[in-house]
Amino acid sequence: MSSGEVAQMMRLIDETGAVVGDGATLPAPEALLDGYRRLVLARRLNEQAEALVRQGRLAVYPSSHGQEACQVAAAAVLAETDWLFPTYRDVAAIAARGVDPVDVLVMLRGDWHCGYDPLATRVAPQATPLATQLPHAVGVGHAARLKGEDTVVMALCGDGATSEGDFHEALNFAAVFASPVVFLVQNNKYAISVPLSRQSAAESLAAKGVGYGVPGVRVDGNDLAALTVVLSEAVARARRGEGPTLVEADTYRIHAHTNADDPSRYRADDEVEKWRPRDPLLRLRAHLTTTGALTSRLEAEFAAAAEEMAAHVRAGMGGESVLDPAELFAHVYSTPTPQLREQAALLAAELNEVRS
Ligand SMILES: Cc1ncc(C[n+]2csc(CCOP(=O)(O)OP(=O)(O)O)c2C)c(N)n1
Repeated sequence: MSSGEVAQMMRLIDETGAVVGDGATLPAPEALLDGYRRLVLARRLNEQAEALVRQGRLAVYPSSHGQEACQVAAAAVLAETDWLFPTYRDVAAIAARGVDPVDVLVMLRGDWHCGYDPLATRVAPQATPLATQLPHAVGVGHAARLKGEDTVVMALCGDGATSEGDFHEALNFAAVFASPVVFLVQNNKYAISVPLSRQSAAESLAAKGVGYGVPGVRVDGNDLAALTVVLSEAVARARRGEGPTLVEADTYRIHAHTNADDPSRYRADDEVEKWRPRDPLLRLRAHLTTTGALTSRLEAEFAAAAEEMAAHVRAGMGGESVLDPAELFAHVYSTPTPQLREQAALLAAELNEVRS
């Protein structure tokens, strides 16, 4: 694909589950079935995390309900040695990458650390400052190339983040140095209360790549099959040394931005209702049921596995975290400054006094 144009939006399975076109590029039935299993897990994780917020177990949860196909596909197309750079909305993608969901969630209950080892899991900490993860992702990709490794980096962001300077700087650097990065923009139509129409006047978000020489691809973000094909090709292209791709996934944030948000103040219920039938789980289930690949026995198996995962999350998030306040001073400098040492000693003395 040339970097001067954005092709029409890619869709392989429509909202009724029917195959679009001749189906020649459709992933194998086993891959789609496994994708559906992962979607069921991702949806259940979103539901469980939202319930934990209501129980006071999590401080906040930005749900990816409705965006699970993006979450699952972003993780599924990566090799073990590749990297994922997620945002706060990408808990399900990190879990789909194989990180224990309990570890992924501890940051959102207020622990100071990201909950998992980024080097061991090859998942960067979830970035809350918008788009700051993108230059980091490009740096990791660039470093891998310099070392002669074939690592690919999947960098996630939202539509709002494409207005940030970091987004543009990351695209430019990645294009100039042919960094092996796939930028996946989950265009869920809102940046909290700011709708897409007030975010960008560009023809599409994928078109933003054109000015940098980065090919832009638009894909139906609720179609797991299309996402798998588009992202697999972008990953393969990056691995071949042909540089970055900007993928815009057309999707929708069904729930509130977070539990701290009231979406009724800025969008009509009708709009949400219009998106409900486009749910990524419904359409893949319809497709796999029609082809006969998804039997009621398999459906029950997937649901049982999702319940088991949810029970594991409830058990893991049930207790209070035991945190050492002294860790506040760790991991900032390899040799702490005299001021930090002094403050650490002061805190230790005060804590001793309180505890004695
Ligand atoms: C640099 C920066 N500015 C502002 C914010 C506050 N903020 C948090 S989420 C958000 C909206 C982001 O929207 P989008 O990028 O579309 O992602 P979504 O939340 O929809 O997944 C904003 C403005 C922030 N986290 N970082």
